[in-house]
Amino acid sequence: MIRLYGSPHNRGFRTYWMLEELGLEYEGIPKDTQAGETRTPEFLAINPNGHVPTLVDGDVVVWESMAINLYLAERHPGPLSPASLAQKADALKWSFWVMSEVEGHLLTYGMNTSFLPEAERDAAAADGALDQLHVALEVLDGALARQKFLAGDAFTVADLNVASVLSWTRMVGLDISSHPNLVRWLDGCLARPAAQKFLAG
Ligand SMILES: N[C@@H](CCC(=O)N[C@@H](CS)C(=O)NCC(=O)O)C(=O)O
Repeated sequence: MIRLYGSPHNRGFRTYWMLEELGLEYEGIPKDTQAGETRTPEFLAINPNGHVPTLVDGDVVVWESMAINLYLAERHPGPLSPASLAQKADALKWSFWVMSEVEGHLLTYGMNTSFLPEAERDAAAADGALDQLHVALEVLDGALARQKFLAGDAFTVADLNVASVLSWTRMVGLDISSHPNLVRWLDGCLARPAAQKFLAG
């Protein structure tokens, strides 16, 4: 059986959502990162970075949330899998894009507006991240003005990967209303029952 290390309440959400979409049987193994459970010799033997999520599927070990989902989409062909090489290129493109152009800025914004103690927050860093975020999100909004989904004409792993990172906009209270196509698409993605299983409540 597939084993997924990590909890659905951090970056693990992305991969739990994917497993639920695929209807796969899996064992979720939460790790208390604060208590050092991702730094034990046993866990480091599976993922030497000491990070979750980490997926073990028989002899195959995959870390990096986007890679886990792209692997699962290929391993279990179905509606979430890109249907052509061009669609696979789109799924890869948007997955790399969201990690390199968006995730870090969201984290910087969230840390410096909400998560750090007030005295440690850097308003300039938050403003800089916000500017970068709006530039990137305008690119996504433009794409979603022309197409309903990111790879092909239905919801796929490309949408799931990007929407799961953008779910942080809600967590950090980022106003994205100036990107209406993105808002419509993100609301639709996050309303899916497999995502709601972890987001609701
Ligand atoms: N780029 C990695 C980042 C993984 C990562 O940093 N995970 C955090 C949890 S959200 C973690 O494992 N933190 C605990 C630790 O580093 O010990 C991914 O997307 O999977």
